[in-house]
Amino acid sequence: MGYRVVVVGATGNVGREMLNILAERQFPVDELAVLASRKSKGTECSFGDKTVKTEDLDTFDFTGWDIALFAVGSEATQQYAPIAAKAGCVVIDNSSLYRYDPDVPLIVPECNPDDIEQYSKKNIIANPNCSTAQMVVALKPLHDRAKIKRVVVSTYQSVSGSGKDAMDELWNQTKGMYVPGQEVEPSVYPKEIAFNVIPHIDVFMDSGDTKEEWKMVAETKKIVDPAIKVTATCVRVPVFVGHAESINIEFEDHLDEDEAREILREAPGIMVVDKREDGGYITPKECVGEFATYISRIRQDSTIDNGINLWCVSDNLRKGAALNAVQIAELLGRRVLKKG
Ligand code: 2RA
Repeated sequence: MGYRVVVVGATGNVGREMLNILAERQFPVDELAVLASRKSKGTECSFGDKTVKTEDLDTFDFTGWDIALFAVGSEATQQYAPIAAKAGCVVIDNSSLYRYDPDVPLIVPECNPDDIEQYSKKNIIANPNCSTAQMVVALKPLHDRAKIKRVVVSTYQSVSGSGKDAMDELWNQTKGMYVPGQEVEPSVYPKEIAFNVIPHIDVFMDSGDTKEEWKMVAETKKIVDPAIKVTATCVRVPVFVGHAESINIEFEDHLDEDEAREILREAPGIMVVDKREDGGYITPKECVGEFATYISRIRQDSTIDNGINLWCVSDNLRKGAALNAVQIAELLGRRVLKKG
C-alpha cells in the first residue's frame, strides 16, 4: 500500500522535477493529484510514462491525501499550505516561508534526518534553499569528523533557480547578441546575464548581504550546527541548470586533504570527482539530471591552521529542490507514515 500524493505547482521547473523524481525513484504513489493555478488548469504533466491533468489549487480538497509537495512561491504557500496541513496532509514545502520557523523542521536527509520527528507541530516540513542543500551535504560529514568553525562560500548559480522566464532571458539575450535587431533588454535580472555574472540574488538587506546569502547562513546553522560561522557571496551566472560553489572551510581540529577526500567519498549523496589533471573535476553541465552532489578540487588551505578548499556542484532543480523534497517524503514514509 502506498501514498496519496499531491504536487502543488506542478507546471514550474521544480514541480516538474518532483514528478520526474517521484517516478524515477519509484516512490509508492497509490494516487497522484497535480495542482496549479486556475490559469494552468487542465495542463498535462508527465509522471513516468503517464500524463496527469492539473487541477485547480484554489478548490482542491486535501482531506484524505497523505503528502503534499509544495513547489510554489511563499505567497501561495502561505495561503494553501496551512489548509493542506489542517486537512491532515503532511506538507513538504520548497518555498522559504517556513524554513526559519522554530516549529517547522528544515531537513536535508543526509544531514539531520532525526529532526523530521518534529513535523507534527504544524504538519509542515521545510525544504532548504538550493544553494544551501548541496553545501550542507558536503559540510556535515566533515563537521562530524573535525568540527567546522567557519565557512566562506562563493556560489555560481544557474538561471533555472529563477524559473523558466530567466532561462528564456538567457537564451534570447545570447541569441540576440548574434542576430542583429534581436537584442533583448534585461527584464528578469537588473543587468544582462548573457556572457556576464551578476553578484545579486534575491533582495538586498540592511547588512549589505542579499537574502540569498542570509539564507545560506541561517539554514546551515539550523541544519548542521548553529555555532558554525558562515559568510556567503551568491552570484548568478549564464548557466541554464546546475549550481556550483567554491567553499573554504576552517576546522577546530586538523584535517588533511586526503582524509577529507576519503570522508567525502564515503558520505551519503556525494560523488567525488577529484583528479589534478585536465578535466579531473566536475562542471555544472555534467551534473544536470543527476542525483549526486559532486565534490572536486579538494585541497589544503595553507593560509590557515586547519583549512580545506573544495568545489561543489549539483543540479539545483534536483538535490537543490525536487530530489531533496522527495527524499524527505521517503524519510517521512520510513520513519512516520510507514506505508509503501
Ligand atoms: C535561486 N536559490 O537560485 C534561488 C531560488 N531557487 O534563484
